[in-house]
Amino acid sequence: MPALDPLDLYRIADELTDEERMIRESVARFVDSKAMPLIAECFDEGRFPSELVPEIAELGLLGSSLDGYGCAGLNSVSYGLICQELERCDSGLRSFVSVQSSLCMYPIHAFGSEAQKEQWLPRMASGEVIGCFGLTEPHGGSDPANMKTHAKKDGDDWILNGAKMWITNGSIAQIAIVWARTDDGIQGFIVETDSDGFEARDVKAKMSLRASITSELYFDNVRVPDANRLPNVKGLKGPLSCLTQARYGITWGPIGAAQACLAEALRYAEDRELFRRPLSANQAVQLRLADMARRITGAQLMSLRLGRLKDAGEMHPTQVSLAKWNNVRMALDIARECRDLLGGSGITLEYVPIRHMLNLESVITYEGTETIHQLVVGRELTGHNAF
Ligand code: TGC
Ligand code: FAD
Repeated sequence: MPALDPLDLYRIADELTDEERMIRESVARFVDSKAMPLIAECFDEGRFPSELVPEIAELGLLGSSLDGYGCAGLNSVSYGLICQELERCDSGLRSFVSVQSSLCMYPIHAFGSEAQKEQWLPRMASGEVIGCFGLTEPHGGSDPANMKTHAKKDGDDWILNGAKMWITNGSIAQIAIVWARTDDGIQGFIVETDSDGFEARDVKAKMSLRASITSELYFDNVRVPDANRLPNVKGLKGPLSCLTQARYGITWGPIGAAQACLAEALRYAEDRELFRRPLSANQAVQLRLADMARRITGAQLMSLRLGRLKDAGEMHPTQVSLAKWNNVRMALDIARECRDLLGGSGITLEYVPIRHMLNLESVITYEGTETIHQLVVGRELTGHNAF
């Protein structure tokens, strides 16, 4: 029998269509040639690699699963593979694409007017317009139903007041999708970030997602025309539907991060000689490496099945919660294990595990913390809402 690929023991690649394989390979080439050489330095400097955005857009990775309006119209498995390959480089790069695609372009596509779609989507697909998504507020992100940001009708406009916290892409965005309380329930607004009264301030001294921008947003009597309100959704299901899209992509992303860590650990453990034999010849080390491969394989099967369900229009949000919880936990544990297997070298940015480990501390918190997803699954099993 031919040797197996250590990063794909169950030959998931064989389950992909030719088009899905081609997409994965072209994103992998971009990642290896353009993104990998920059990323450790960007992380060290706390800088988002904005120079990569034009090529990310040219490859069709922004709003890739949307139809029309300059978007590539790919299937969900392809979107997942894009997330996986980008996060093999860095969670920050995948975050940029998740936010633009699933949290900003998706709500305009799903809930926007025809004029809004024509105005924004082609320019967002080409990377000319960057979006951010404002749901979380400073007093507690897990419970968005308790939001304080509000919009009040004033003639043909709305007056927006409040604050959002931990907003990816906040200070580089031209538009913010802002969810606010109104007399008619929670509604979404496309807020142009050059509006009077809008301010974005970056969060400094982050130890995680350092190659990504995270900001606070402030709205001080920001005037938003009614034409910028998303007309086709009301209530929390608007933002939660966007989260389902993004969380789906996030189930794939950490597989890439874990693969990058395992690949590094395999190389290192083979090259490192201790007690007159390669580190990888020790039972205790093989047990740890085998366990990583087991968990990566489980995560790959889960995401692929989820993607096929999504493409069939049958994906349930609880299934997304289960996979987000499982796959991020898997990658975080593997990144920490690999960091340890590299000994002292593991604490430097010369090797990938510590960067992935630090990034995954954000990934396990954002888009619903691990506990939130466990409680979603618990609610499904028992029928009791324990939030
Ligand atoms: P609940 O009563 O369960 O539902 C309210 C309405 O929403 C509908 N719904 C969903 N729709 C689509 N997808 C889902 N996943 C949905 N979950 C619920 C539901 O059917 C209902 O609709 P209707 O018509 O009956 O009104 O709401 P709840 O208040 O009990 O929510 C529970 C909970 C805790 C699950 C929810 O609040 C939650 O998910 N909290 C976590 C918040 C969160 O994940 N925030 C993420 C912010 S964005 C972010 O982190 C971006 S990081 C980006 C990056 O850099 O990659
Ligand atoms: P809290 O909600 O205050 O939770 C604190 C702790 O309490 C957690 O451990 C949580 O699991 C636990 N907890 C909460 N409720 C319960 C319960 N009922 N039972 C038991 N335990 C519970 N948000 C956006 O809107 N847009 C973005 O672009 C965005 N980007 C982000 C980027 C980064 C780098 C980070 C770190 C966050 C980002 N977020 C964004 C916010 C993210 O979604 C929130 O951080 C997350 O939802 C958790 O909210 P919180 O930080 O307020 O924690």
